[in-house]
Amino acid sequence: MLCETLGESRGETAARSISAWERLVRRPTPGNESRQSSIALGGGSINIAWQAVDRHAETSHRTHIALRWLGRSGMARLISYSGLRDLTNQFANVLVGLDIGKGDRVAVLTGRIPELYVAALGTMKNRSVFCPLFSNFGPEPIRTRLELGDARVLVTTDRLYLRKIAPLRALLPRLEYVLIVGEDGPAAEIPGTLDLAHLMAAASDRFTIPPTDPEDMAVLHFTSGTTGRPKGAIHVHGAVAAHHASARHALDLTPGDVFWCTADPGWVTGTSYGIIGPLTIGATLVVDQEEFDAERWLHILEEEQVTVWYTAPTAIRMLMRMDPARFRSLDTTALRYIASVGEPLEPAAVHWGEAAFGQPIHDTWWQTETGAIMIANGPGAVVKPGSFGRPLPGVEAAIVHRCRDGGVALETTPDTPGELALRAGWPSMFRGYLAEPGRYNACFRDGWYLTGDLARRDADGDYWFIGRADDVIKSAGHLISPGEVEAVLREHPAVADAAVVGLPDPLLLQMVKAFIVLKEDRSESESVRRDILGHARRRLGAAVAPREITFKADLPKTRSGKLMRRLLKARELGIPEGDRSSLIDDGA
Ligand code: 6R9
Repeated sequence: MLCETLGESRGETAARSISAWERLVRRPTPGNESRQSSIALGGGSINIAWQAVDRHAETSHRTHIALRWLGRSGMARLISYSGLRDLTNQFANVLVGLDIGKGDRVAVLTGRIPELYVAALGTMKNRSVFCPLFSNFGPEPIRTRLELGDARVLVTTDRLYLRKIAPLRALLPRLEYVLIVGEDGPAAEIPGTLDLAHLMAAASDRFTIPPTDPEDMAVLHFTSGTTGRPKGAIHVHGAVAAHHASARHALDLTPGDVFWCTADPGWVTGTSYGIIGPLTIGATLVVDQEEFDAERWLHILEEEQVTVWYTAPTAIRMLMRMDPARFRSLDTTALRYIASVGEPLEPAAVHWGEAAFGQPIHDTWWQTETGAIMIANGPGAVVKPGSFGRPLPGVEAAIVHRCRDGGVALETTPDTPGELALRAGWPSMFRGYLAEPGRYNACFRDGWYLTGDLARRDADGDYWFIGRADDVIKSAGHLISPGEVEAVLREHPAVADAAVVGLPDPLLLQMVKAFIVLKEDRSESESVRRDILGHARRRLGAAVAPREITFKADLPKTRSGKLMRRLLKARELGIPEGDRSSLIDDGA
């Protein structure tokens, strides 16, 4: 592994760990003591990685722990701010050595290991573009994103490479370098790849961040529309102003906090708040490699003395199933702020937070496109259970209706449903969908960004979520494109046509369900069903693949051949089919 291992057992004092880490990470090169990574700042230059890491590494905060990593095996690793500066400098130099420069995309598919954090920030130092991929994706979503994102470099692990990338490599001619991290010790030797640990060891830990324009692309996040083609949301270095301000004002973070954002950096929450925002504050990030496990999570909250916890309703719902007595025996006195994102936070969850942790859970609302939290029940807010709160300072929100003339009408009557819109221009606003200006422009009308969410605002100015205005599915906090799933289903030799919708699910919010029309020469059977489900899981990964299939003789479509997923869903749920003209064609 590329980050030196301390082998800390949990509970050893942070101070001891810091000095041990410092000894390990500081390479015995002359002049180490005075080493500073300098940035040729000037003319309004701003670089996310400098704001997140080097700024602190040049002060007495340098010995503060930036990253507290909890490995699957029970190992822990601590990386100080100066350690993180040196490692990210090395990674930036690795990129330079490969002739990877400004604007080049560096994709990372690893799971939550220290190398992911080093690669993300080192990439941004080099003004290359960090493109995170979710390691639980199947080969198909990975291939599409690497291809659309035009990735020149991929950082991945030996195991993930062999399972998911090697079979696709020939289809990705523009992917020049694959940098391998060993999942269980030194990386396996794999033809056509490079060993990241070797490259890092040979790279200098000094790096001068070149002048970075606030409008330079920093992060490329793929998100889902309704069609099969994911959208590459472009984020710029100047977004860090919003990451920082919202980390402070919506998550209440201060430099002394031990902050646990449970999201994977493959999703926007795990980048904006699993990496950038809290580091700009100077807080300590807790990163757990493992997937959700109720007992493990409670143990982490207690053992790591987490002070601020940012999680999602699906996880909260799973914890709500536990015996309340378990929480009475838990020592979470350090925990002073809990926030949630990604799905509606039901009132019962807010009340449960009060019972289990003696405090409400604060809802926060935002999207991949907004780059940072826009609306929240911030610190000090009187939490109205079920409401996601008010716009942060500098954010202007409204409830609007789309007019036929291409403009919008503002809704002024309280509690009237409409589409949630944001006045365009906040610092972390996405600057485009990669290579799709039409799709980007379709998001804006009369200077408002239209979110695709339906909501209402009450007379106090608090916002309440109603649902999505389009067909995009939210399952366990993850946006899923019905079109992307349908395309994979249609590849199956027995499938003539497919439609995918999200049906209500008590745990996941929505469950991915597919309606399949079989080819004429095929007939329904349990083995065909299983075969199609298995195909989808292999190609898409379990987080995205449908959980259920119903066979249909045909699918409802408009005269122009557009799938009417809403209608299918309404029929399935036995609810009124509603006004079909209200379906928004979001250009997605
Ligand atoms: C950060 C993130 C965005 C969509 C968004 C909305 C839903 C997010 C929510 C919420 C209800 C909240 N969403 N926060 N719904 N209450 N507090 O989740 O980004 O993956 O792009 O999803 O998630 O529908 O439009 P992303």
